Amino acid sequence: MVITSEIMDRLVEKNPGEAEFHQAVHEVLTSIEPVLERHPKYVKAKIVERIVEPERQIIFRVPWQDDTGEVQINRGFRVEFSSAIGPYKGGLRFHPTVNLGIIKFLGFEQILKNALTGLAMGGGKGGSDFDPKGKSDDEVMRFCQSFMTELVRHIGADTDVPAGDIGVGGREIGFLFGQYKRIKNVFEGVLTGKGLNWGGSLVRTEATGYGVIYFLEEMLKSKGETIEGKTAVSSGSGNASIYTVEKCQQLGAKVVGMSDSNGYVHDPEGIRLDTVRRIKEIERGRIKEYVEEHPHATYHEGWKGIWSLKVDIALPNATENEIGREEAELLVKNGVIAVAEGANMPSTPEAIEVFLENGVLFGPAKAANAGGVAVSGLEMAQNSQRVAWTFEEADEKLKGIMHHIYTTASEAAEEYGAPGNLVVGANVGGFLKVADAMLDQGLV
Ligand code: NDP
Ligand code: 2IT
Repeated sequence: MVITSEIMDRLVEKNPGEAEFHQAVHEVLTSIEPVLERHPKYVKAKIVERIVEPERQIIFRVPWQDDTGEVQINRGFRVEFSSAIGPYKGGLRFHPTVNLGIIKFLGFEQILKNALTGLAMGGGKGGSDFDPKGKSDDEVMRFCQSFMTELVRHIGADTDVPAGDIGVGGREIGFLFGQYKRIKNVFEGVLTGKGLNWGGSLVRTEATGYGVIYFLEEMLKSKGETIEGKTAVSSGSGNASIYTVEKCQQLGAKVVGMSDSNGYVHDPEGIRLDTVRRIKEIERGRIKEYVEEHPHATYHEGWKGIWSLKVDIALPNATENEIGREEAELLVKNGVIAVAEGANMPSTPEAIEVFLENGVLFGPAKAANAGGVAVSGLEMAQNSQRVAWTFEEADEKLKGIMHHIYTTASEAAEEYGAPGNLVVGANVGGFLKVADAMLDQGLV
């Protein structure tokens, strides 16, 4: 379609060097072409041109001192992408690979993901090239305090509500919240993923992973299948991966592999999650330590090797572009039947093509991993009402939201001529909701 390819060309020209942002936008533009053809009102109002331009981008210096007293400088980001359907909402990523293009890809995905949840949340993302790995708790605290000293002026419970992502978990959210409160003198739900004794929601820690599996259940159900008795692998060994594996095991699957950025563990008897949790959540160690305790398991250097394991279900839960064409072809050759993405954009466009061409059930990130931000939305709701729901209440709501997302995506795919293609369905379903809100609100 001429319009979308012109928009894409302009975007690449205006935002050079932001490969991941280009990739995320390209997929969405390709998916929504039939929507634009059927509804010229979106073209006339230049909804697409507007939605790919962040409402606001903030880049700032984050100076802090390490334990030796040496001054360190990092770069901080917050991209407030869209407030069409609610306050900006999305995580913070602390990882040395963070740059503006990465934050924009994540922020752009977040707009449509958040819309799919059915909750009132706009899209945003932030972070820093700070590497928490190997830092002491004190160093992480000083960094977080400096980061928040700038961020504080841009966020608020009804303006912009950050949360965690890679490298940002409960510890970091605590330090960030403490500094926000100290500067603003307001105790409000400005961050999600808070501690349970100071405004956090039950199920938020588990939400991304559990949501991935609830979504996977929906996909399998459409083919008369269940999770029970299947084999699976889950890449990464952080928040998304751990709780994906926990729910997968609860539902009767055998998970035979997990990884980190150095390598992967293969445990043919099934991963012992208590060991992984101790290593990763308490000791902040490496996945290779797993085999010291379980000598029947094997450790292999190199994180991509995990996709060579023969399994029914693949659960990418580490990072973007971790499954390329080669890995996808290997998974298909080994008989994979379903892929549900917990990480953001973990499959390259070529890998997605391989899955779809081979009839693999494919749950794209912005649908399959929306459980995390969905329970963040529930945390915001509880904070506003000053109430706390039980684990069962929050979990039931999460299940309901994942069912709603699956239904929205599969119906949109059907309606726009791509039955079964949840990539198209998720993009169209999310886009329509945001686009209609933008039309209602005039030229903003
Ligand atoms: P964590 O920091 O808890 O864990 C990240 C895991 O992924 C670690 O095992 C890490 O290994 C691995 N990893 C990170 N970067 C790379 C890399 N470049 N190559 C290989 N492995 C890597 O983060 P999360 O579990 O929260 O995030 C994982 C994914 O899930 C991300 O894509 C994130 O955007 C997505 N996500 C997270 C949500 C949340 O609520 N937390 C919600 C929705 C999506 P190592 O320790 O070696 O770095
Ligand atoms: O990618 C994501 O959806 C997240 N990191 C969670 C964002 C949130 O605001 O809970």
